[in-house]
Amino acid sequence: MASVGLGFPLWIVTTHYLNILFLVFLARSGIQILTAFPFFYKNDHCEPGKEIFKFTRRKVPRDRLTQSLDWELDAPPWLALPGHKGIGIGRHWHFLAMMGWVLTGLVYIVLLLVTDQWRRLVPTTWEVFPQALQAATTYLHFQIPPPAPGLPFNALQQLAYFTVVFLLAPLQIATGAAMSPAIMARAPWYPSLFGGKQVARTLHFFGLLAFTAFVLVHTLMVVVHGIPEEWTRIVLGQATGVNPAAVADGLAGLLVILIANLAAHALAKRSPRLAQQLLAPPSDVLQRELSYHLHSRQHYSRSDISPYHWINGYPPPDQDYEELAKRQFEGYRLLITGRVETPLSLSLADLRRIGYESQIVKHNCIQGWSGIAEWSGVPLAKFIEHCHPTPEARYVVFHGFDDKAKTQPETGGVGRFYESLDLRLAVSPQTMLAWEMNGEPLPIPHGAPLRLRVETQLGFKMVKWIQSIEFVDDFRSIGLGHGGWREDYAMHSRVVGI
Ligand SMILES: Nc1nc2c(c(=O)[nH]1)N[C@H]1C(S)=C(S)[C@@H](COP(=O)(O)O)O[C@H]1N2
Ligand SMILES: [Mo]
Repeated sequence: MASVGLGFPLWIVTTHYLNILFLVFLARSGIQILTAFPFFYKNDHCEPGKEIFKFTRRKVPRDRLTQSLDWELDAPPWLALPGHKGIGIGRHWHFLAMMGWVLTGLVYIVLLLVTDQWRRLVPTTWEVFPQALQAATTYLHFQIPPPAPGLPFNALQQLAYFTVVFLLAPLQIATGAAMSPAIMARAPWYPSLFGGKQVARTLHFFGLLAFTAFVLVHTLMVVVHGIPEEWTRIVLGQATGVNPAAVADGLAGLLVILIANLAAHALAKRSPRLAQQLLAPPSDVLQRELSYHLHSRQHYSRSDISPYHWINGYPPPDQDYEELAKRQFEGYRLLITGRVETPLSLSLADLRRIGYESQIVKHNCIQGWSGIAEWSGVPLAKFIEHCHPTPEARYVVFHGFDDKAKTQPETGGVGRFYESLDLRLAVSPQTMLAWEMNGEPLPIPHGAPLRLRVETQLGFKMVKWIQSIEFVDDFRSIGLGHGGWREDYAMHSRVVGI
C-alpha cells in the first residue's frame, strides 16, 4: 500500500469515477422529479400562495378546481432525465442511481476506514481551520497554496472533501428517506426531524445545489492546479507528471458517461415501456420491503388538518355519475366481482355496517405535494373478510368511474382509472374505503362517494370515485396489464413506498 501523501490506490480512482457517473444520473433525474411539482413549501400543507419559492410564474387559482398534474413543467431534456413530463422514468433512474451511489459510497467508506486513507480525508488537528483560511487567502491572491503536511492537497480541500463525504452525502440520503410515504407512515416523527416532508424536500434540493457547486469548484481547482498533471493523477492515482495515455483514459471515461446519458434518453424516447421494465425492478424490491413491512401508524390531531388539500384527477364528467351525484349518491351500489364466493353489490349503508374507523393522516402525491386530512370509512381488511375472496385471489383491483380519455386526454391514455393492490398490502392497518373527509361526506373532487386510502403508498394508488372492486389472481389482463392506470400510462412502479 502506498503511503499517505503519495498516490491514490486503484479503489479510490474507481469509486471516484463511479461517483461521477451516479451523481450525474442522480442530479438529472432529480431535476426531473422536482419539476413535476415546481413549488417549495415550509410546511406539509402545501397551500398555494404560501410557497417559499417556485419555478413557475403562473399563480394557482383558489376559486376554481385545479389538479396538481396541470402544474407539472415540461422539463428540458438537456437538463432533466429523461426530460419533458417524464417523472415515471425519472424516478426509476433516480432510485437505480441512488442504489449504485450508496453502494459505491459504502465500499468507499469501508475501504477508507480499513486502510490508512481516512487520514487524508479526516482532519486530525484543529490546525486545519487556520490552515484552510490561509489556503483560501492564497487562492484569493490567485496563487496556489502548498499541500498540507503529509497530504496531497491543502487544508481547505481536505475540509471540503470531508464535508461532502461525511455531511452532505448522508444528509442527502436522510432527506430523501424523509419523503417516503412508507417511512413517514410508520414513523411520522422522522420527517419532523427536518421540519416536515416539505422542508426535507427543500433541503434535498439545496443538497443538489451544494453538490453542483462543489463539483464546479472542484473541477475548477483541478484546472487551476494544473491540467493535465492533475488529470493524470485522477486517472492513475499517481503524481507522475503528464501521462498522455492516462489523460486519454480519463477523457474516454467522461465520454462513457455522456454516452450513457444519451442512451438513457434514447431508451426513454423509443420505448418508455422497456425503460420501465428494465430500470424499475431493483428499486421495486426495496419499495416492496418498505411497503409490506412498515405499517402506517399515523395519528395527527384535528388541528393538524390542512386548510387546503390539493387534488389530482378530475371528476368523472359522465351523465350516470352526475345523476348519482345529484341524488347525493343515494342509489350508489359498489359492485364486487372476480375471485369471490359470490359477487356482491353493496350500498354505503351496507359498508357502514361492516365497519367504521377514522384516521388523520398525511397524503403524499408522487409529484411531491402533501396534505393532512381526516378520512373515515371501513377498514379494507374487514371489507375483504366480508367479501369472502376465494383462495386464488391475490390482488384487489379498484375501478374508478372516471374515463381518463375524457379527464386526462393529453396523455393519450384510455379507459377508466384503476389500480391494484397485493392482498398483503390491502389488509395493512389504516388502509380503508373512505366515504367521509374531515367529518363531512367525501367532496366530489376527492372521490365521492367512495375512495381508497393506503397510507404507506403514494397518492395515485388511492383510487377515487370507486365504481367496482375486483378480486383477481393476475392483473395482466386488465388495462395494459401493468397493474394500474398510472403504471400503464405514466410508467410508474406498481408498489410505491418511496
Ligand atoms: N379515479 C381516480 N382516482 C385517483 C386519481 C385519478 O386520476 N382518478 N388520481 C390519483 C392521484 S395521482 C392522487 S395524488 C390522489 C389525489 O387524491 P385527492 O385528489 O383526493 O387529493 O388520487 C388518486 N386517485
Ligand atoms: Mo398523485
